[in-house]
Amino acid sequence: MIYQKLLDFPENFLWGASTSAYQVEGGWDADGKSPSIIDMYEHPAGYADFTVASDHYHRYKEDIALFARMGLKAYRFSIAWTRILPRGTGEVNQAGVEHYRDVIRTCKQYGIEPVVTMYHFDLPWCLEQQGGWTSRATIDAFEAYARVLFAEFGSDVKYWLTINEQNTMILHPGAIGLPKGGVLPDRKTLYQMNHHLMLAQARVMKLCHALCPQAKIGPALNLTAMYPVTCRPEDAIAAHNWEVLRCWNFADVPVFGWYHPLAVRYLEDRGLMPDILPGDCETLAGANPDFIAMNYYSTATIAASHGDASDVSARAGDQQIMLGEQGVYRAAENPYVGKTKYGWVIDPTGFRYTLRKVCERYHLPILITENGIGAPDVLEADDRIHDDYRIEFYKQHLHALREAITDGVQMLGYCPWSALDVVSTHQGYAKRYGFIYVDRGEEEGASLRRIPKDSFAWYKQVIAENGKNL
Ligand code: BGP
Repeated sequence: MIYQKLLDFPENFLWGASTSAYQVEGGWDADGKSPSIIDMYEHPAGYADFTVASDHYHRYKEDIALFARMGLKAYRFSIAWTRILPRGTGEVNQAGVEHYRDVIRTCKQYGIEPVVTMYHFDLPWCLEQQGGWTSRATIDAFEAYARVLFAEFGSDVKYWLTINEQNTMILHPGAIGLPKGGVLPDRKTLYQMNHHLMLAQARVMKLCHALCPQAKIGPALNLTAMYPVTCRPEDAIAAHNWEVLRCWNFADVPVFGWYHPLAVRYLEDRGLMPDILPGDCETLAGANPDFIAMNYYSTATIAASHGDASDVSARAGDQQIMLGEQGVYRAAENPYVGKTKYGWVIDPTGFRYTLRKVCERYHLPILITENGIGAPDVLEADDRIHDDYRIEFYKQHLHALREAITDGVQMLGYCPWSALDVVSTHQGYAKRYGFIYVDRGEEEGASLRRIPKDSFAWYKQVIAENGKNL
C-alpha cells in the first residue's frame, strides 16, 4: 500500500532501548547472586565472558542518566532471577531486591518507563541441576519468583515481559550457550521443556492480572515473516511450515491457549509431542496477554525441502544456528535484502510485513523489544564512534514501522537492541549494538568509559521530534 500521507507515531509512544541482565550487568556473584546457567556454560575462547560485562550492575545510575540525556521514554531490562532468589525459590535476597528497586526508581526519576523482562535465558543453575525446564518443579519456582517480583515492584512497573525468545531457546538451544561437554537436550526433551515454559508463562500472566490489575504483561518472542523463494506452491507451503513452527506456534499458546494445529500434527507425526497432564489445558487457557513483545532482526527466505539431510545448513556466519529440516523446509537466499557483516539479513520492509502478520493474527498491540544491527564499531582518535550504518538501519526500520502504523498496526513502542554495548552472545565486544560505546575489549581491565556514538545524537533527535522527520 502506498499512502498519500503516513500517520504520525502516537503521542505517548514508548521510545526506548533494551538490555538483558547477563549481557550488561557483570557483578556475576555480587551481593548474594548465585550462578545462572549462562555463568556455568562453556564460553567461546577469545571472547569476553559475562563476569564483568559492561558493569551496569555498578554503573546503572550513570547509564540511566545517559539514557535520559538521549531522551529515552522507556528502558527495557531484565531482572536476574539469581539475584532475587539465589536458591531458585525460597528465601529472598534483599540486596537483589534493593538493587532493582533502585534501578526502577532511577528510571522513574527521569520519567523513563521501566519495561521488565522476568526471564532472559538465565535460569538459576541450582534449578538446572534439579532438571531445569524438564521438571515441573521449575514451573512452581517461576511462579514463586514472579510472585516476589509483583509484590516488590508491582506498583512501579507497568510493562512486564514473561520470557525472552522462548522460540530461540527451544529451536536453537545452542544459540544461548553450550552446556559443559557441549551436549544439548534432544528435540523431544526440548518440546517438553517448551510445554513447561508455556505453563509457567500462563500461570504468571494470570498471577499478574490478579495481583497487579493496572499492569500489562506479554510474551517476548523473536518473530520473523517468511518468504517463499519462488511462487512454486511447494515453496509457499515450506515457508508456511517454518513460519508456523518458528513463530506462530509460540505466540498462539499464550494468546489462544493452545498449540497451532499444524504444529500439533507435526509434533505427533515426529514423535515430539510433549506429555500433557490433566489440568494443563485449563492452565494454558485464558492467560490473555495484554500485548505482544516482538524482537525483530531479519526475515528468512524458504524453499521446499529436498527431503534429505542436505536441507540442514548453518546460518551464514553463525555455527550455533542450524536452519532447515528434512521434510519441512530449507533455507534459501534472498537477492532483494541486505546483510550485516555477520550475515544477518537486513529487511526493513520485512519488518512492516511481520508487524502486519502479528497484528492480523493476534489483534493485540505490539511493543518492539529488540531490533538492531551488530557491527564492529570503532572508537576513532577524536573519541567518536561514527556508526552511520546503524543510523541508516534505524532510519529504514523506523520508516517501515511508521508505514505499519499507517497500515493499522497498533504500536506501543520501540525498544531497539541495545541501549549501550553489551556482550554479544557469541562475539563478545567484537560485535556491538549500543547507542553508547563501552570502552572495553575481550580482556578485562579497560576503562569501561561510556562514550555516546553518533547514533545516540541521531536517536535523541528522532525522539525529540516523535519520529516526524526520519
Ligand atoms: C536476541 C537476544 C539478545 C541479543 C540479540 C543479539 O536473540 O534476545 O539477548 O543477544 O539476539 O544477538 P547476538 O548477541 O548473538 O548478536
